[in-house]
Order: sequence, then C-alpha cells, then structure tokens
Amino acid sequence: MSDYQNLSQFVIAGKESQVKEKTQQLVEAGNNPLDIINQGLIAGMNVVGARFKNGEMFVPEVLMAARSMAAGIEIVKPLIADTDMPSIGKVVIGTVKGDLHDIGKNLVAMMLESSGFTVINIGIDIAPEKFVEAIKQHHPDIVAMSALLTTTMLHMKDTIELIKEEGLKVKAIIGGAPISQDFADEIGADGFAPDAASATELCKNLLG
Ligand code: B1M
Repeated sequence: MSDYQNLSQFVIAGKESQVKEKTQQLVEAGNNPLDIINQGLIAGMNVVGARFKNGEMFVPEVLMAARSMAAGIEIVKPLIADTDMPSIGKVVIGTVKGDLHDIGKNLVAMMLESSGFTVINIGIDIAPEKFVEAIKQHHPDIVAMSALLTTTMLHMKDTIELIKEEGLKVKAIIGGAPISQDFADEIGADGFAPDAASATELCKNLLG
C-alpha cells in the first residue's frame, strides 16, 4: 500500500490523529501538498461519499471521516498559495431562517470542499436578505440552502424569490430531511439533493 493509500485508509476509518501524523510525515518528506490532498485526503473522502450513498457507512462514521480529512487539510493548507488551490466552483451554503440544524449542512459543505469547490459556509438561521447579501459579497456559482423543519423549509421559497427579484445570476439548490424534488420544482429551485454525496454530484452537473 502506498503512503497516499495509507492516508486514505485513515480518513475512511475516521482516525483523526493518524491522519494528522501521516499528513505531517508526508509534508516533512517533501511530498507535493496538492498530491497529499488529492491522492490521500480527498481520495479517502471520495470512498466515504460513495459508501455513504450506498448505505454502507452511516452519519457518525461519515462525520468522523470528514473531521479527519479536515484536520489533514488544515496541516497542508498553509503550504498552498490560494492561486494554486484548484477550485471547480464557488458555493455559498447556509441553513435557512429559523432553523438551527447544521450537522447535515456542514457535512454537505465538507463534501463539497473535499471535491474541490470553494465553500463559504454562512451558518444557521440565515434570512433571505442574508443569503442575498452573501451572494452579492462572494459572487458564488451556486447557493445551497438546508432546512430540517417543515416550518422553515418555506423560507427557501422566500429566498429564491428574493434572489430573482434582485436579478442575481446564481443557481439555487436545496436539501434537508423534509425536502423533495417536487418541492424543489414547486419553488423554482435549480436542484435538489437528498444527501451530501448527491449534493456534490448535483453541483458538478450544474456547472458542467
Ligand atoms: Co431537531 N428536529 N429540532 N434538533 N432534529 C428533527 C429535524 C426532527 C425530524 C425530530 C423529530 O421530531 N423526529 C424534528 C422536525 C419535525 C419536522 O419539522 N418535520 C425536529 C424538531 C421538531 C426540532 C425542534 C423544534 C425541537 C424543539 O425544540 N421542540 C428544535 C428546532 C430548533 C430550530 O432549528 N429552530 C430542534 C432542535 C434540534 C437540536 C438543536 C437538538 C439538534 C440540532 C443540532 C445541530 O444541528 N447542531 C436536533 C437534531 C440533531 C435533530 C435530529 C435528531 C437529527 C438531525 C441531523 O443532524 N441528522 C432530527 C431527527 C432526524 O433527522 N432523525 C431532528 C443527521 C444529518 C446528517 O442529516 O440533516 O438530514 P440531515 O442532512 C442530510 C440530508 O438531509 C442532506 O444531506 C445531509 C447528509 O446526507 N442535506 C442537504 C441537508 N442539508 C442539505 C443541503 C443541501 C443538500 C443536501 O443543499 C443543496
């Protein structure tokens, strides 16, 4: 097994301290930081994404893997100038107004980041005006909204309406436990993803 495969295995197993140790070793041995990210950390997370989608891994394991991957990326990130970091698109993500659930949203954000997107995570309880403000400030390709409550999911509609009113050119996608494709169609969203792995695929398809 190569060093990169070894690092991937630690990510898949969610072994944060081993991920940090192995990443540090690879950095000290002079490996290219982007190779460490792509061939080690992200490669591991890609396996996790696929297993999660197939029902072979569950939320706690995915969160541990995502946390381990993020810990490795933190070590390597300072070594990479911003311009060297290949970004395949920019996503602003937040949980809608009145909703404090953020585990799923953070999982989606981490999966997007690990797939090469630049992600601006604007947090929870985000009113339509705040989403619009963030779009104007960061000029993302995609705005992703998360809602876990049947009461708060209605704010997705308000946000999409405000984005349209303001004439902003951005794709709006939605997700969260109570959300369906029918609801996405009804409120004029550009896409719906039932889980974090599908959200990454959806974003790639929307920009591809
Ligand atoms: Co709350 N809660 N909660 N809760 N909570 C639910 C959602 C609920 C279904 C529980 C229940 O009653 N069975 C219920 C909602 C009922 C409804 O509206 N139909 C509920 C309720 C009622 C409430 C309160 C009102 C309880 C109260 O105070 N009386 C309250 C509301 C607070 C508020 O938001 N204003 C509340 C509070 C909380 C906690 C704070 C205690 C905590 C949240 C902690 C946190 O997030 N930091 C909490 C939790 C943990 C849950 C449950 C148990 C788990 C949610 C979760 O994290 N799931 C949940 C019950 C359940 O779902 N089994 C429940 C794991 C997570 C990985 O999945 O978020 O679905 P999920 O994300 C998935 C996909 O949905 C998708 O990808 C993710 C990964 O696959 N996805 C996206 C999510 N966002 C996406 C965005 C995208 C794409 C995909 O963008 C395009």
